Amino acid sequence: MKITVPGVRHIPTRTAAVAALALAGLLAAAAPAATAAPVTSQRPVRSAPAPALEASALAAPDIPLANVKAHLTQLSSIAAANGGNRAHGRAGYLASVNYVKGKLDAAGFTTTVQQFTSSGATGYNLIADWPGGDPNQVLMSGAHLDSVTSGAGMNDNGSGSSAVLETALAVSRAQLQPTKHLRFAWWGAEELGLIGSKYYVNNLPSAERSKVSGYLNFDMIGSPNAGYFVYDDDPTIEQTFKDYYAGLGISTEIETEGDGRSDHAPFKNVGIPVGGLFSGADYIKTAAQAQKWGGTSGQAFDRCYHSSCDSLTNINDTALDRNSDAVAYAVWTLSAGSTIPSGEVFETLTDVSIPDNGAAVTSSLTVSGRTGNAPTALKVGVDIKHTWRGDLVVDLVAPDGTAYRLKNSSSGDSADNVIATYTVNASSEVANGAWKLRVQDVGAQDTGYIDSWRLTF
Ligand code: DTR
Ligand code: CA
Ligand code: ZN
Ligand code: ZN
Repeated sequence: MKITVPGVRHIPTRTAAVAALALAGLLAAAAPAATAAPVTSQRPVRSAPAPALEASALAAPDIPLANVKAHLTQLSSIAAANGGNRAHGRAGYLASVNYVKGKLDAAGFTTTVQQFTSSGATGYNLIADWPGGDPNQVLMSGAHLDSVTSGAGMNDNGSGSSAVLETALAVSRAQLQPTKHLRFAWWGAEELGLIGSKYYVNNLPSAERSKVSGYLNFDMIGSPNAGYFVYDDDPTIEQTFKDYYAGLGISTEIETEGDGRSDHAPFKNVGIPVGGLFSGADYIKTAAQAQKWGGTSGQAFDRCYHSSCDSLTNINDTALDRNSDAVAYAVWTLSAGSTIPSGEVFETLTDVSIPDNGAAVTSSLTVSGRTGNAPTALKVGVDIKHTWRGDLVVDLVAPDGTAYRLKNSSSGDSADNVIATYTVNASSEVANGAWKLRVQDVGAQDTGYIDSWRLTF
């Protein structure tokens, strides 16, 4: 039954809409496509709860290469601003951690920075958990974030770090609710001997280790003279990657030089199923490989391996794009993802301008027809168009006036727009009532407006 609720736009429940897409694309022969509620672009009605999708019915998204390269560009700038590298114990590494962490925090992940010491310097692992999923079945994906001291480490391993980051952000954009719990990791001090990942595994209690159903590793996945190698460790994981590439008509090879040479090794050593992708380092591409993959035979897959020329130009976009999409395919497939069983979505599209360096403004959203309190994982989707988003402080204000900080100002964040989904434990708040998004611009110059925001119960 449709109820007219002033100020609230009807959302054709994401699940139903996606179900229609997925079923039409994947399961049309098996079942009539679900009919998504019509998009009533302006008529304000409240959406009704929709059935959750079967996990495997959802296709993994395409990972936009441009987004992955934007992360690489940021990492390159960080190296340039910090002595030319992002190595363990150097400022460039910690700056890399902070960049990745900022993106994940804004996207609703629960992040943890794990410190360790190696070669007299402090190292950092960044762990990001996506709320939800079976805590007893944890699917991990990871990449080492450190470079060698001689260069920026764009292929080794900005490529893997950026692909894993963008896949995590795609999970957030999709509001994925996999059967398994998703955990992502960016390792420190891999170049010193897998130090960060070893530290993580060694300090993971055995009861926690047994919950890790698999670890996917991505170290060098954009090599300029690319090969397409799949780790031959866990057969299910291996087959998942091979299936993906078969879909592209690309024949892969088993990664033979890698045992023990990257961050999957500590996981494998304690019996956790592992897998991953690799596009090649200093080994030489054969004529047969060049025949099937393109590129240049008689040359290394990555001539700039561990060299100062491992810069932004040392990336093969096609390989990086394919491998990034393969990361997402494996995460979606191996975690049996599904969209959030969208209860009800309340959204307002009313623009509210934000005065430059001035008083806070609010955008109000009336929730009604619900019973009891809001959930422990209330999703707050925010779309604020604003240059230099570091000026902005953003709060969710419950009907009783309780404020929940969603985003702090950060003078260094010069990127545009705040388009993110935050997860708030609002279980102490009555659901019905006037919720507000409060935004204040606390920095001079740069202006913008609240474009839209939504609450998903
Ligand atoms: N040790 C990795 C590069 C590397 C070399 N061979 C493999 C095989 C599989 C994964 C990674 C690698 C590094 O220098 O970071
Ligand atoms: Ca892509
Ligand atoms: Zn390396
Ligand atoms: Zn590496």
